[in-house]
Amino acid sequence: RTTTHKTLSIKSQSVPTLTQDDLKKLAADKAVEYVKSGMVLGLGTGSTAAFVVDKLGQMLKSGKLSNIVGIPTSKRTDEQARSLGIPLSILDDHPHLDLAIDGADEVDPDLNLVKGRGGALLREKMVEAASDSFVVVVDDTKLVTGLGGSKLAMPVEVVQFCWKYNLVRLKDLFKEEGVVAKLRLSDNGKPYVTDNMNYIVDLYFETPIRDGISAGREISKLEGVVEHGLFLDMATAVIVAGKSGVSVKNK
Ligand code: ABF
Repeated sequence: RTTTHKTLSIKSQSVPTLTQDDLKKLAADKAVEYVKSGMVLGLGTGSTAAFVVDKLGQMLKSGKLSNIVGIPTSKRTDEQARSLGIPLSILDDHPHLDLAIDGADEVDPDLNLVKGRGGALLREKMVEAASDSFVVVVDDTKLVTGLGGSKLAMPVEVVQFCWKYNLVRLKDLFKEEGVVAKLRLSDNGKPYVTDNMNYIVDLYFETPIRDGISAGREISKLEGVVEHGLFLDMATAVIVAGKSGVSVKNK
């Protein structure tokens, strides 16, 4: 599939003193420009998405925004949004969203994504797939030439039952990419448990995934795999903040 997208440069002055958090905030500031009163909004998870949620809370408080309904993608985001007074609902009651805004772990040149290092991939994918538009907010460290190329984890959520069996099957699927598969652990050394009470197997690739579509398809075929972190052809726009400014890549 070939994708053409326009890159709109918002600002281009050099801003070398900005921290990574500053960049995330800049991306979040740009993303909330897409939000209109009355929208049903998917609320992402992770540190960049948290800046978006903060901003939405401020906009509601100041009266710049009204009548929105947020659909959180994790318990963490649910708590944050509640603390800011953002009205919330769930997909069962609002199966059609206007806009979702979320972070990502990797963004390739066609705006395909790896997501889920924060552990919320299943709810993120359900909510973002149900949305008319999906705007991604990242700093420029997330840009890759091929998915899996950051050498950081590509997560797969699996049921707890016989997780080792699935870890081995996932490893077998990506032999050619020289994959290392690891069960994700929490800080206490115990397996990390998702909001949906599942485990996560993190895949680390030696070389980028050659064909994301077929990789996603093969992973999903494994019984006991709940969801994977490849978000292909889902983003409608990616807002990238870097030291040289904020740019918007559109599908
Ligand atoms: C969520 O948060 C996840 O899909 C992704 O794993 C993570 C990115 O977090 P951060 O913005 O903190 O880098 O969007």
